[in-house]
Amino acid sequence: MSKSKNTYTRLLIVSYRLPFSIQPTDDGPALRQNSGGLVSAVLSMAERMGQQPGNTSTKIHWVGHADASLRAVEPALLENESFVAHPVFMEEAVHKGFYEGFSNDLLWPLFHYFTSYASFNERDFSHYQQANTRFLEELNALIEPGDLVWIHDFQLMLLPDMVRKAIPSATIGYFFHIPFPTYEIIKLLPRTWRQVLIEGVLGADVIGFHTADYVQHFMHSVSEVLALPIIGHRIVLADRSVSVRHFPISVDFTKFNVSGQETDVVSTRLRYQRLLRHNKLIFSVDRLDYTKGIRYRLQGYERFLLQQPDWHGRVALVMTVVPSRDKIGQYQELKREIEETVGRINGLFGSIGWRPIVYSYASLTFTELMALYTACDVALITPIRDGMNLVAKEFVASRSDQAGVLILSELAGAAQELQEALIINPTDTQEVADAIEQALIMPKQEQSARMEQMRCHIQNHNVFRWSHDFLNAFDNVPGAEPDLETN
Ligand code: GDG
Repeated sequence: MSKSKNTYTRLLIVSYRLPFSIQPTDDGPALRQNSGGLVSAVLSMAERMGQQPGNTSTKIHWVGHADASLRAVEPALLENESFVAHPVFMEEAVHKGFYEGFSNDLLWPLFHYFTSYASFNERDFSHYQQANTRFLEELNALIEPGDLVWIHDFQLMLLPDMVRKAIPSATIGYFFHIPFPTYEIIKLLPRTWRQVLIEGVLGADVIGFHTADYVQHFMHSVSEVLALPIIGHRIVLADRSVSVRHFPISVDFTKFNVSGQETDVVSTRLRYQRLLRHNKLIFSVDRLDYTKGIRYRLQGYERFLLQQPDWHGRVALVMTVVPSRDKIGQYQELKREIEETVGRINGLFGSIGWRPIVYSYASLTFTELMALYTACDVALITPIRDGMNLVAKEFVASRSDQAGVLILSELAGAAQELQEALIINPTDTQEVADAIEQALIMPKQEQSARMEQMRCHIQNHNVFRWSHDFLNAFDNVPGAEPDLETN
């Protein structure tokens, strides 16, 4: 027995963080959603579900840990025209062990292959279990027959199985936003932890990853840890099977494609171009994170400056690092090291009229981000590991002028799709230095040919396609009988 598409009446999204806050408006305080890719993608799903006959309830329910502004507000305020927010609260100590501990101090470094940064702490694991249980309690009170529950990311690996046990007939999707590493990494986890984590996600009917490699790594771990049979893309359990596929996340192509012409973006771009006149611009933006390869980026740029004195005074690296997790020791140390290196490079090569690196540790507004995407000559993206990397796709989607060059690490999921970028290995600083030079002298015609291919790919594989493909993967959700068909 299969559930067929279009039978879902409500969409319940579950993610670690609720993408909402309460903000003042002319009519008093109201629930506002942020403008992230996931929010746009699920909004488009809501519109699609709303077009189906007989579907009366098209608001999306979103369960997640709450921003402080959502505490102690009237339930009526937790709703707007598109969403109903369901905040999950938990004790401070549980939250700390779950989020800062098990999620950010163990799973994040381990799954990005930073094994020496991983901290194995039994109390954190217990808090991770308790926090996932808190999410279950919220969901339990909410789920109705016909709902599709879509759980996101590594903070909630136990939740699919918890929901399955509580509501065996539930339809559950799970999407993993970070890399899924090889079994050799998973093997570092204590036996019981790796078993419980993998069993946890197998509670879902459909599991999605960004790339085919992550799918393969997951399948290998499933067979090593649980010795379950795998037929094609399906894992066979006693009473059902689980479909595991890759669905590369993407961006709202049209939004990025047109925003470069908005008046405030145009004026901000002109302001930047005036301030940095005479310079070719290399741009980078990422959250402060050791996975993003900021140290190697600076080494590659320094090597380029050492080897190419002709470029002195004619190029600037505009590098924005967005504050993130800066209560954690490794992140504080990374920030200190970045700032020292930037100071050293500027001191070594700069002059009164020229700063080789224009650095800021701050968040950009969307207008500033768009102005930089469209003002720069080169985007330099050098993660050591990255599940996908949306900045690469946003930069390409923004370049309606078909100009600009993307330098992209082969260790970002996005490199699997954006083959016309200059693909580099960030640890090879000579390769980075050479790619910078190649990008700066690349003829317009070649820039445009490469951009056109990548833009065409992103236009066709945008974030709406990502969410629709994921939703369509439920077409053959198995019921009583395992569905052993292979594709
Ligand atoms: C995880 C995975 C995967 C960044 N700085 C500013 C700003 N941003 C926006 C970008 C982009 C997003 O944040 C960053 O997305 P990434 O994909 O690059 O990285 P993570 O945050 O690590 O996300 C990653 C992603 O999940 C999705 O599955 O691709 O691999 O690690 O949208 O535009 N936005 C604004 N100001 C900033 O300063 N407005």
